[in-house]
Amino acid sequence: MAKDKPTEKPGIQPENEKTEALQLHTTDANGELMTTDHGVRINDDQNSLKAGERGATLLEDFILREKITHFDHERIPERVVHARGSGAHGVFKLYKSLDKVTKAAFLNDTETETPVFVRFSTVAGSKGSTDLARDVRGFAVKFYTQQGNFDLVGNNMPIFFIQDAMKFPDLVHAVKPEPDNEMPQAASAHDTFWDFISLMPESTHMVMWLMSDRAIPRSLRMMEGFGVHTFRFINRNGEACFVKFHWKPLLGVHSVAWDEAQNISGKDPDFHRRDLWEAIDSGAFPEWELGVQIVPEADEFKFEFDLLDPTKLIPEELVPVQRIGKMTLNRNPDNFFAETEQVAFHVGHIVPGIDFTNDPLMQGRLFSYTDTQLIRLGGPNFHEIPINRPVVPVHNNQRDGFMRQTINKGKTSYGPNSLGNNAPQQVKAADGGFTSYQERIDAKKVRARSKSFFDHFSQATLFFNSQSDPEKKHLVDALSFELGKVKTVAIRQRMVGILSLVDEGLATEVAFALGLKVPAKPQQPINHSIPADGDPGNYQPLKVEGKLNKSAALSMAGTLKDTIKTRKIAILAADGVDAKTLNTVKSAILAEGGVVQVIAPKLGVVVAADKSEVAVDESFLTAASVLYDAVYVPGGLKSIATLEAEANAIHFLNEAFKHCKAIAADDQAKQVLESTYFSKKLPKDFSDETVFKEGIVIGADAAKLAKQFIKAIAQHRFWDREKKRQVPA
Ligand code: HDD
Repeated sequence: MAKDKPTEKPGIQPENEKTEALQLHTTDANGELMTTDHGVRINDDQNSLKAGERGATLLEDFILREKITHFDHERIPERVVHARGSGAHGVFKLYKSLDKVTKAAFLNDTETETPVFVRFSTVAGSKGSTDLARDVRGFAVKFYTQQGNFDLVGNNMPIFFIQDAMKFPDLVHAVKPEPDNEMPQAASAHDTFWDFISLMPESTHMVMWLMSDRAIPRSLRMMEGFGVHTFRFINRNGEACFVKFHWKPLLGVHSVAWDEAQNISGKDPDFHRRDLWEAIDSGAFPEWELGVQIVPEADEFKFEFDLLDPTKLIPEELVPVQRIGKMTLNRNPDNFFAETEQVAFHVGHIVPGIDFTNDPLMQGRLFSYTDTQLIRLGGPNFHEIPINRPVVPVHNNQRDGFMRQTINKGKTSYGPNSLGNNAPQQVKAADGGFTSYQERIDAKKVRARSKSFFDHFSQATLFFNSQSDPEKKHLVDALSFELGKVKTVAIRQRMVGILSLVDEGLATEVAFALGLKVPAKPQQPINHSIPADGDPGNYQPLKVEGKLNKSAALSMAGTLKDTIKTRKIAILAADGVDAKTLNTVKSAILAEGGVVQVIAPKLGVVVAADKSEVAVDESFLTAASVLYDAVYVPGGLKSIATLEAEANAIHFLNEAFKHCKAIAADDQAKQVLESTYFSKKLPKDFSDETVFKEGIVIGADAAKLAKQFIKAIAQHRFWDREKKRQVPA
């Protein structure tokens, strides 16, 4: 793995070929005069034109009309799914050439830096919904390559709910707010979603991922990405192999607790968007390695599952992920609407060297993405919107349409032509012209599902088996929460039946929480995705015993835990704080790339015991422990006395404990911790070993404390604390 080192000086957001091209369309009003849209200088932008000071406004006021009309038309339809999103610019750099398997130039040349624009999103919620919804996260990357744009439109989960695009509108209708009352917003915890899921056994594997901690990431910068479908690579000789794409974050894969997620949704619904923006703004550029799993064409039928089935992953134990390059996000957009809102991704945007497979979900997507941009962005010229333009020239005979920007010269807009030198010319494959992979097809035209898609449970079980104990508990809790919100008991009962086919213990625990019983003999669910004339027997889901019992890569427990870079640490302080211990710990955290904020009873400064002033970042009114990764209470008798009597400070600590975060206190400040609910659970000793296990450190030597605290923060969470649910925060 590549060494995790900063690319640029903090605060500097580098340009690339694409961001430079965007400059042509970027404007800055700083120091400029105000004009109408047509360039006429405006003398009064405060008052409309009236018939007398107290008279009616005149229709001739073109300045007012223009301003109001533009305002009235500011909104465009939000994306039907993935409406809520955050974007960033960056670059992709290849580690090693893949020229043996693909002729895609950006995957051949290790010298090229390919500009990218990435948009992360939630799926179900509206544009203004909370970032912390339990949901799949979209992970869409547009590579502006020298052969045109390649879009990898993936998610943070490696599989999908359904096998055929035909079911996508049903899935989305089921998860979106219910149509009679438009509730609930950005949540799958309601009857229509689970009604659909309980009748669609093929969704079981994906639902396990959705109920796991992957659905509540700590940060967009700390989640994996997946291309989901099996794609094809094609090399210069026209030979093909199969490929799955992965993104591996260099900060590790981390989540928050569900109770915390719900609180964050209230305290800061922009939590992920802000986190991404601030990290890039401060120069802590998020990085992912691009990984590929390559399967030779000859091995297409070697697996227990079908490579074309998007509800299946290829376990990394069977086909290792090769890390082939790194993406660094190093520039925030200048304008949310122009860039993040108007960017148009499409699974069908591929370049020579990459091709599709017959995955029926992928095939349907190939239609949907252009179609949706036509309504969302208003016509066929959305490729001319600056963020969507490739960095290479565009020439063809497509013409006109709403909002056409390009001024095509000449008489001809057809080919062949003799009046315009037969331009633009077609390109030979050897010169980079795209040719489709010549897959052999000899089949009847049928509406059907391949039997090789019918095992709906073995990978759901593999996923469950691969989870650590805390992750399994979170799954039980999430399912109990979601199904607990379902009003129709029959739906809950059906889901318990489905879960019993994944894992008997899981079903039993969820059933207990729901006050239900697991059916004595697990019933094979009916596959409702059958044609009207189909024989249900032919469509029966299969329970296949998978050969692999566990796959370490499916759990987040073994993720990278060696850095506190960009973690947010709260220091609780009041007047009289010991500035020396505070500053020692603060400096040590900053030196490791952490972010520190001082939280006090009021804004301004706290006057330390030595009369120095410490700037306050947030007051207890505006801060909340759910917005931080760890908390430290420095010494100073007066400060400690104030904090001990400050209910918000105690609540802050209780919550941090409940959410399994690292907590540190100066020896003097121990009494503040003793006022918390977890005072009885404070460890007896503070050896490295205990700190590493329990995540709590108390000590008089600030330098030593800082070292241990940093090690604890890097662990991210101490989930074992959840075994004793005794903190009422
Ligand atoms: Fe999709 C958006 C990812 C299946 C139809 N999808 C969209 C976005 C992502 C994905 C990340 C947001 C792009 C952005 O930020 O602008 N979608 C996926 C993945 C899928 C998937 C990983 C399964 C493997 N999608 C899927 C199917 C269909 C669609 C089966 C339709 C048949 N998706 C759309 C869409 C959207 C979209 C309606 C809404 C906005 C947009 O395209 O631009 O066309």
